[in-house]
Amino acid sequence: MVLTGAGISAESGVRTFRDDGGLWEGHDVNAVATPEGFARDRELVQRFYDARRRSLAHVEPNPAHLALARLEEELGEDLLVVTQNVDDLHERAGSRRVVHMHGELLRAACEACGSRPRWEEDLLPSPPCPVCGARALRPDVVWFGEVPYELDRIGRAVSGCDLFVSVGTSGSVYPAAGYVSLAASSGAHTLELNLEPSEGSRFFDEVRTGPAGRLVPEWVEELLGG
Ligand code: BV8
Repeated sequence: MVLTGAGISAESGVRTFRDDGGLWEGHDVNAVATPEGFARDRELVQRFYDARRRSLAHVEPNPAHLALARLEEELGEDLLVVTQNVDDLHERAGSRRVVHMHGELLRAACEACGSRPRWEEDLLPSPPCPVCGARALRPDVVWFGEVPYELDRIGRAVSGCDLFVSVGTSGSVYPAAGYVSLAASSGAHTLELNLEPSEGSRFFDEVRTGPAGRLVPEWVEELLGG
């Protein structure tokens, strides 16, 4: 199982959250990434995610995304990529077995009928839901205080994997930050690939520091016995 965070998309030009110039520098997390913030100011939140959705058109997958897609070609069902990212760069690199535990920018969620239609346009001004017609669409991302997606499937992969690899995440947000310990306690070998040691580095058997665009292709080459 490979768990990815914002760091894997940094070299593609997608801003991370906590690094210098990160998203949380310019925006109050509680205002833009909580249901309470959305209730207080829907327009502010929609504008924040509309801008991030539009920026996807100006970024491309990098060698780290491409290396994981290649690994899936070799391992098939024996590989699962679980990402905290809401961008679509894993899929654009060719990965198919990807779980977006925190949602996707290219999906909307209807607060009236619960449908989650694919969505590539802005959500401002409030367009009607393509399923029920209600003007109740929100970004399909998991905000703080909300339950992440596919926790059961992820839980099975974490406790059933032989190798748990974390790429480009600060290990500061749960439940994702707790998966390394769960994997280790289930007997998996655990490896961190990150620009710098994360908050959870001490829980990993092995930590390699450097840019994902170099570390991930090197690791995949090694794993495939190149
Ligand atoms: C929940 C989507 C209940 C939105 C996101 C236990 C203890 C304490 C608190 C909690 C706890 N359990 C729950 C909480 C509360 C909270 C939480 O964890 N708070 C934190 C702040 C303490 N968690 C929640 O609210 C979660 N929900 O718990 O529900 C529940 C749970 C389970 C079962 C039942 C009920 C929901 C959290 C999801 C919030 N949404 N994103 C959006 O995108 O706008 S979180 C967001 O931040 C990301 O998705 C990610 O998950 C998280 C951290 O971001 P990273 O991806 O790691 O990015 P960051 O910038 O932090 O770090 C980048 C890293 O990359 C750095 O280490 C850097 O060195 C590295 N890097 C940079 N460049 C490169 C690189 N590495 C390699 N190469 C490079 N080039």
